[in-house]
Amino acid sequence: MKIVVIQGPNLNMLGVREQHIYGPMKLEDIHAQMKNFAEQNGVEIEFFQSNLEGEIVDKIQECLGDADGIIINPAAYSHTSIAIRDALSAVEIPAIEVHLSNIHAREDFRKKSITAEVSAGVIAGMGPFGYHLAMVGMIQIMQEIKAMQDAQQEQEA
Ligand code: CA2
Repeated sequence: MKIVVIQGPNLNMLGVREQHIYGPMKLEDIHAQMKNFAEQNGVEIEFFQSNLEGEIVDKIQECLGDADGIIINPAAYSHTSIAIRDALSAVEIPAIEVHLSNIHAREDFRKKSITAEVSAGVIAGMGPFGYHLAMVGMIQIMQEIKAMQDAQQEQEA
């Protein structure tokens, strides 16, 4: 089972600027923790960050036939990108959207996520721990899907 983690624009600046909003942890520290947890659970994991909308769309498309789950923080594109939403919808791979901050407690323009509408679940406001929660949720979802597929195969045999 494989999870692809996709990080959107400016998240490469985590721990470098605006620590009062997003905290002191760097993106690579968050990824190191996720990698540890993935290894403990026998799950393959890949990380990708881009500041470019088209590159994020390409990465989501590349997940087809490669990933069983997507954990994504589309960052500001959550509020604007129909292209990322369409890509997530098209690949039909379960996705969990993570926001470090509680987008519902911030400016009005952050309160709506159009990408969250096509995600299996959303975690917001839990800081870096949100990525851990997303992994727990995604492992559960992937196991449920695998159990369903195994049962179906057994019925067909
Ligand atoms: O809370 C989140 O995770 C967000 O996705 C973060 C985005 C923001 O546009 C969303 O509304 C909510 C911004 C990511 C920018 O991250 C920075 C980190 C450090 C310094 C500057 C930006």
